[in-house]
Amino acid sequence: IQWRFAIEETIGSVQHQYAMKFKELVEERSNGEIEVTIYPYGTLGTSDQITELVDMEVVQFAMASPGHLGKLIPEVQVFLLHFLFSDDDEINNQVLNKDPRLQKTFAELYARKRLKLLSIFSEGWQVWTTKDPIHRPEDFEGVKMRVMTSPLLIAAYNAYGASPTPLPYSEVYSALQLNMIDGQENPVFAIQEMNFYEVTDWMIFARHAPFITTAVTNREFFDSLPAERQELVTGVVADLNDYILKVQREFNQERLSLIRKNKPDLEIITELTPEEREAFRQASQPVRDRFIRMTGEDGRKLLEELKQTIKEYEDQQQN
Ligand code: 6CS
Repeated sequence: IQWRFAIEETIGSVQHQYAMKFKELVEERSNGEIEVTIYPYGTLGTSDQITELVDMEVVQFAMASPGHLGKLIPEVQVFLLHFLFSDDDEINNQVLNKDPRLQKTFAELYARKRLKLLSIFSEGWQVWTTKDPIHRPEDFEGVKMRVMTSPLLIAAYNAYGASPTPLPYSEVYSALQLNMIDGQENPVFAIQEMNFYEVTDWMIFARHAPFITTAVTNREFFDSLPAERQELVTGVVADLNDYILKVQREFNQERLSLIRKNKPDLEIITELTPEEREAFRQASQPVRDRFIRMTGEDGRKLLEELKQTIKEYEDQQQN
């Protein structure tokens, strides 16, 4: 039996590491009866096209990031809101992976689109790379920021006064090079492997949002599997949750050193002052209303629920 797994990132990425571990565990636990083939970004098309391929069951498994999936499932855009998550990515990991309420809410939303949600996880903090320094929202004035293709991201950067430009991942490098855009955001490992730092001069860690992704499978395919195969899949993805947190931390740390080494004159703002972050936090608040307008009463409840859950886990941590 052949299973196909498409990822939205290239070889050497966090998603690739996830898919490789998935392959290893599935092949091992099926005693070699199942063989998993991985399709890295570039072999099958953009994120949107990859999600369509899951729908058509051309591939059975894929990564579907809310940054692009928001066009299909508006509610996942809650994961794109700025200054919503904890500063502690361990807490965020628990909220995303271990909270049954959140899992259930999203499982239903995905199921309506014939997808089965397998896992939600962070690939690390979004980091801005730009041609000029950014310290406060005003610095974004007129800056053409590339964003992923979900509508909420346009609202998120409009709120700072930027000119957001949605583009697929594959077009970011050349758009920066040709000055069609002035900046972009991605986790460090992605900035390194896509070489975005080569065509920007500043790197700014605002810790405004984690980059969150989801692993999905075709629902009909999954439902048609015998119970033990379904358990095989859910068992493997459950085991991957802690693994991937470790991987993303390592990758983001190592690649930052590599970037520094490859481009010593890159200016890096490793952290904004509390006052600077506060100005962004405040400017980002109206975007929550936009999210609610896009998703209605269900979206409002979802946002409240997520805020509440993050708070609960943060309180637990302190006690
Ligand atoms: O910026 C993007 O579009 C992409 N970034 C990452 C880190 N993964 C997939 C996503 O499509």
